[in-house]
Amino acid sequence: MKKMMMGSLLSQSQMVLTRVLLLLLSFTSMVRAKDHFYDFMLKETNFTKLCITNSVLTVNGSFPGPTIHVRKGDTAFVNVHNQGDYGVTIHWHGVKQPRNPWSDGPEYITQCSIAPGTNFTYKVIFSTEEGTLWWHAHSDWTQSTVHGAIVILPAEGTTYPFPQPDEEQVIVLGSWFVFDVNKHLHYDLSVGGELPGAQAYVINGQPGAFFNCSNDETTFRLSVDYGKTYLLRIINAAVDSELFFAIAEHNVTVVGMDGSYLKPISTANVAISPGQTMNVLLTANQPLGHYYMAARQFISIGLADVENATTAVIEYRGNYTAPSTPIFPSNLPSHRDIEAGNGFLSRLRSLANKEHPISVPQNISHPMFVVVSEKEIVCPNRSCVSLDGNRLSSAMNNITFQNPTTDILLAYYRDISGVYETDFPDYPKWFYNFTSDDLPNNTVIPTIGTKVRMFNFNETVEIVFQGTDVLAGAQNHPVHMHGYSYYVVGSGLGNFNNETDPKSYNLVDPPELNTVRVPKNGWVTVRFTANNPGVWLWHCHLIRHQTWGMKTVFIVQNGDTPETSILDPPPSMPSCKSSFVNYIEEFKNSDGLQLVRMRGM
Ligand SMILES: [Cu+2]
Repeated sequence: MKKMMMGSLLSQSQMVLTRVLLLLLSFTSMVRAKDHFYDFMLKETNFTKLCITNSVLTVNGSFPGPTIHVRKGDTAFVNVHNQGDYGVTIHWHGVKQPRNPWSDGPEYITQCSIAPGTNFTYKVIFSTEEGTLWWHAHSDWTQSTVHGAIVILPAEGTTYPFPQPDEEQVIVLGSWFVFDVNKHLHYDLSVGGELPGAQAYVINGQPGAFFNCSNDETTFRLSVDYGKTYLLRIINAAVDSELFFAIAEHNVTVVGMDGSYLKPISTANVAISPGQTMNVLLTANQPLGHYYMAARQFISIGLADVENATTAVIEYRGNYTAPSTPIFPSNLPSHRDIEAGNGFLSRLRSLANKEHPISVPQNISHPMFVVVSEKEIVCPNRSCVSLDGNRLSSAMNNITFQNPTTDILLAYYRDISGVYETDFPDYPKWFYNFTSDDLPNNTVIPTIGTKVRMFNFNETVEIVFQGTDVLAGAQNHPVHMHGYSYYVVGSGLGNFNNETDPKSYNLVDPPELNTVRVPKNGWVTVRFTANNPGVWLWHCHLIRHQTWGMKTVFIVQNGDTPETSILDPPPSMPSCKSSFVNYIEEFKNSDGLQLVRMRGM
């Protein structure tokens, strides 16, 4: 009897143990999200490109910087150690960071910069994103060399919505400056002139075959096997340029952008705005050989910064006589091919199916109409170097955004007054013929201020962005939103017509992006639900326009519950003293030229 009881007790406890184990197993397979840990060492690193050696800030000594690998829904903790000479912040471009603006990164908006000799750990919270995103510095123009890819694989147990590619390759398109870009930037800002232009574009850090001192070492190469399919994760990390990209003799199939999937689009080339990412499938189905993949600046105004195409090489493996030079893509559009560049947007459709549903707001509670323009700020005694002795600037709804000295997130969270104003307008003060090529002078001068727009939690927002020809400055403006992606429901040329144009909206399967170009002398409409509380920057991703003030901030207020409110701040945020500006000084050289240098150098 006693023995029997013992036996049944044992088997009972064994059963309990088994149940606990099973429960634990099912729990861990349900909660698939993982934490990842990275250390980013920011330091000056020498590179020689175009025959010129330049010291630039990098992460872990590499350009582009390291790739972050996660799965959908994971969290990455990135400890940024600043071993450089000036303050820096990092932004996780396209990561929505639900309720966590503390780790979003833009200087003066959600934090101040990480001072030299200190560190700060970003908590990067992934949620709905799946595909490719990227990270970059978000202070001064440091992002020109401080950037890298973020690869977000499908969650454990799920797959791509297309056949599994045989291999994957990150393709980072970047800008290269042969001088210290931040020093030039601050000099140019001090005199009010044009801002620095790049000397080359690069593919995975290399300019390719057509630049000064080009050789075998200056080209990125991708070896492929005939018959295999490759997923290329293309990122436009160039600071100030839209780019065309094409591969000689090969079409590609675009299957995703900005961390969302798209219905597949077969195309001979793509135009990619700075800030955007594209996932494309390349099938190696051409005769064994060497083929250039090439990028070229896509300009909608003025002259190209860089005339030459930037190249990398696709090399088929196998037994054949290698050609003396790879085949160049005849399918790469020329610099000014606006049709090739802007026509692509209308072909984008999200999957909008059961596995990848969309939620486009159908009724709008908060409509906005935002005019994006070039501007001029009057300098005392015409003391600046631009038109009429004035200073170049840019604006949204005639407001040129001025950076505060304390970050807006802290001011909002701690209720500190005097840092920002809440009167960024929903509509421009005046409606005029925005796209006329003969606009009056009174469209030129902006109001300067730190003006933000407040939203209630869960408002449904529509923004029509309207381009203008103010100062004969009509051009594409790729506008980027932090903390969200939005549905691009429509786009067109000319002035937006609020009677006829909404009839063309796609509310069924519009693409979900975080960066979209407002076409030259045209408009684009985006929609989103304001369900991520926080302080979120909006800006043109052409860095010169952003620097000139084409940006604003949306503050989405908390909902009624803790789950719909901003997370508590991390134990300590960087203090507001260490921006690049504080590390430079102006001086005159022996020829009397006004120059800038790092303090103490
Ligand atoms: Cu712009």
